[in-house]
Amino acid sequence: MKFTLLQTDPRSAARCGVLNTAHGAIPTPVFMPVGTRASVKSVEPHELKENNVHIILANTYHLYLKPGNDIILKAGGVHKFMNWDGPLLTDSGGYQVYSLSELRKISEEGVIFKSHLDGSMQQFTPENVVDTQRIIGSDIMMPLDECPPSMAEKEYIRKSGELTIRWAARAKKAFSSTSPLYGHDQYLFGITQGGIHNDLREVSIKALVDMDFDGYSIGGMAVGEPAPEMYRILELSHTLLPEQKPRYLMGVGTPENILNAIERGVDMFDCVIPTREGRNGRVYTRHGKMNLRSAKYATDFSPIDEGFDNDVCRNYSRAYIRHLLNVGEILGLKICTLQNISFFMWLTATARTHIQQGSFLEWKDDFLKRFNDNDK
Ligand code: PRF
Repeated sequence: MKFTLLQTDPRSAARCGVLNTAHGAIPTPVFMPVGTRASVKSVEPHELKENNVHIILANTYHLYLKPGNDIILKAGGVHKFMNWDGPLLTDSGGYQVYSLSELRKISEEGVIFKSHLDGSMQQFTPENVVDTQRIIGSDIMMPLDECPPSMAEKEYIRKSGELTIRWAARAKKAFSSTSPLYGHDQYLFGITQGGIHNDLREVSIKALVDMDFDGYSIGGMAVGEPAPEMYRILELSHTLLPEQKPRYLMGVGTPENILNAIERGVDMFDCVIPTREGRNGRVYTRHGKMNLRSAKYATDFSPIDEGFDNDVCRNYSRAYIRHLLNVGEILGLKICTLQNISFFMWLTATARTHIQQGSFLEWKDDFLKRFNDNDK
């Protein structure tokens, strides 16, 4: 068994479990820091481990364009290439094609797009995206999908969702007819789409569940719709997805979004927030966010979050980090990134503890009250 559900919250859909991969066991709920190009920006693999990171995410789109499949294959896969021996998940590239490349043409066969790097024309198909993820060697791979814009007409979302279902079937076939290249098992999730429409989501989820994937990603969320709409789709997804398979909400999100999704039965998350905001000097603490660039921290020699159990809070003051940011020392960006990664890891780990203790809902409300009241 790859995913073991350990406990469910009697008063909500929150659950905790363990996802076993060839590169280690992942306790869920879990947050996955983003390492798009085989690097969690500014952070070394040993530092990820020291900050309780269990699994990271990379992108097929970026790695396929650079350094390209030949180099990754010669390196023996991305784990070896970047010296990360923990679990690795890769997104399929579909989403990045839509967000990054200017020119793209979607057809039954796949998507043709212009590289945002050198302007060359490229094609992704459900089959070659599986092949590339075999070369990358990710523990968990995603099939090619289309994430329609939130403003799209319902009819477009219906057609797009049907195409994503047909692509998922082709991805599954390609996955079953190929083997891992480096001797470790890989998993393939299905990605559900359907926008904010219950009926379209239901069609998508039922079709993918029939194909029996190793886990299920909830795609097409957090693309501009109001949070309550996303929560409604998560509630519907919870009733339709198999209890014994992991669920991954793609590209989410804020601490509030993450806890509300955990309450609705989601197990896995990824988001650029901790790394991107860290590089802007915005740090996350148990008492809210703070912008460390602010002059008000110039002589504040206290830690970012007094008593928070990580290296950043043990070793550096707000004033020192503000100084680093102020003079443009790269260490400042790195320290802020580490703080945010360890905060997001703390958030999902603490949610897990409270699910185990039966106190998830009280803790969540309490935490969010403190977190939101104190936006600094
Ligand atoms: N599909 C894929 N990757 C994604 C998404 C999606 O819908 C999202 C939506 N929030 C983030 N990343 N393949």
